[in-house]
Amino acid sequence: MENSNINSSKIFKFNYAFILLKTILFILLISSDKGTSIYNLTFHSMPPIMVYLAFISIYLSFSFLFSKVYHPLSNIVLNGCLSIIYIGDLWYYRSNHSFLNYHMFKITGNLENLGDSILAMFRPIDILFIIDIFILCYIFYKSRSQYRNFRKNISSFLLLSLIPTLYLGYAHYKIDILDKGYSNQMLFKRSWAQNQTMASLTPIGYHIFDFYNYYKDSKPYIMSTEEKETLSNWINKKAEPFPENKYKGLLKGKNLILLQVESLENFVIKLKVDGEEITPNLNNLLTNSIYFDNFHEQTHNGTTSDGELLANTSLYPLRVGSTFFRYPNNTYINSLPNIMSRLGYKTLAAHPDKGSYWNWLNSLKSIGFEECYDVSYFNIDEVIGLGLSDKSFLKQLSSLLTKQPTPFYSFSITLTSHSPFFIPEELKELNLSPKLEESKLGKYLQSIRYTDSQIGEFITNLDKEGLLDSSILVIYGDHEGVHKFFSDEISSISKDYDIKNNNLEVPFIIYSKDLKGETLSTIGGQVDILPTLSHLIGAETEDYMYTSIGRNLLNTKESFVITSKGEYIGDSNVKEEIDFRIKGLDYSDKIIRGNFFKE
Ligand code: GP9
Ligand code: MN
Repeated sequence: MENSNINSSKIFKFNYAFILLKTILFILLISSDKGTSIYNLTFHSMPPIMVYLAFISIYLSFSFLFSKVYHPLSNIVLNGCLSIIYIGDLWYYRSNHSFLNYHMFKITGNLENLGDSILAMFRPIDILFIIDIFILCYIFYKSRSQYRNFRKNISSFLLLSLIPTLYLGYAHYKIDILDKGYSNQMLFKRSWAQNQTMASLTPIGYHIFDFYNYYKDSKPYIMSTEEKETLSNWINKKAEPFPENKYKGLLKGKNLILLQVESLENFVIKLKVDGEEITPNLNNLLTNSIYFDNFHEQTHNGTTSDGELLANTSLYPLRVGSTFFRYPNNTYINSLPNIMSRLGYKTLAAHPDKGSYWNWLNSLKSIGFEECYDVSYFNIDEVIGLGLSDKSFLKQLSSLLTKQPTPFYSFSITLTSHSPFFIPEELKELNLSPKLEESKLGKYLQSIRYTDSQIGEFITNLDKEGLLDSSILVIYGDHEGVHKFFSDEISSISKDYDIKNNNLEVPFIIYSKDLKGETLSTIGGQVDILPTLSHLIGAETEDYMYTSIGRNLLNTKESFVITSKGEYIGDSNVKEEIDFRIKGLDYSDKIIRGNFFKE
């Protein structure tokens, strides 16, 4: 090859075009809600195509630092690495509506046993992200002799890297600083909607910006006096110190047993499919429960662990990364275990997984649980899916509880109904039509039915041990299950069975033998669990109301929830009111980053 520059490198030109096409495909996919099709697109602002070209140029400029066949090979490698990132981001988006971030490198230990759940996020369209790598290999194979004399070319490298960098600096100045872009356009600015950042910067720019933020965030957050004042005004305004009502202290003195159930959605409650009740045990409980049927999950990057945080601290999880991994040593003066301790309760947390999973053991200790039992305490006599089966865990949990001094507060999660919802044939209890049985929805229903049965056993055991009379059992779902991972695949079959979209709903059931059953349709979410339970158990309003982002659903005039994407679901149309509520996300983030409620 005579020349060794941009124009003479066929592989570079193809690579550039392929990456541009894949970038556009990626942006289109993440602009639809489910990340699986390129219809129903919503863009927050005009996609800046010049910015895309700039990032791709910079990324591929490095291939000109290699000579001979290393030049085409570096093109193939750069493409391959980028495809892994695109697919990783896309799969994460499909289940979590956000993207991979640098903080997650710390949590790779969580990937253990999750292989099946991750692979379940594949959709056929993803093949388009790899097919070009084969074409590049073919082009390389055909033209390999041309690269024998290819020399590294510093001027091409500089041309491709410096000019785009200057352009990005100019665009940042114009759009972010002078605010002279199209409406709502932003580049290097944090947006609540991560797909806006992604659609502005492409995954290449998004991850560079994320890395920059990672370093910026590594310093502890210190609130200014002004910010502290704004926060306390916000909390005072949010608090609703209404006259006490009949629920205050209604369940005073009873043991409190919280069970956060994996992937339990609300639509299964009272549902019958093919003549089969999906959750007969939970449905039975409702006769003696306060059941919130308009209740929502608010978990974010920390999924299961975020549910634990929300329930025990009444704070929203961090906007980026897992709270339990980033701030495992934070303490919260008015956490649920601390409130219960002050009321004379013994507090304990038990999980069927390792204490290092989501870093829960360390974090729950700091949140205030006196004793934490991880899987090493239990006898691993039956494993299904992710780990110790619900059957075995709940059986061993009930005997652990009988050994506790009373009153106690016990917090646990279940595991078996985790995606991809595998239940061994012999343990399936539902007789479903073959079509449903094969579908993701059918698998989900089978696994929820399995867990429901184990909860039924758990209740029977507590009753046998004489604990049920003196306990409150609280059950809620950690986050969506089949709608979180497979909403695209189940939409048509759901229609056949008249199953409505779940819309982030999880049940929140407060059961006590002597309660009169009632269904409350106030809209709320997991951040409201702590104030609601504190009220029932007889804690004083001052004990929790001024350190909670959530509200007491048993004494409120408001009916709303803020989702982890920053959306308001509720009965207000007043913009200021809605904006006021959404600010809770930002305040929570700062409270956690600054360990602000430590005392
Ligand atoms: C295992 C399980 C993980 O601890 O709770 O659940 P996930 O966070 O993947 O939903
Ligand atoms: Mn979970």
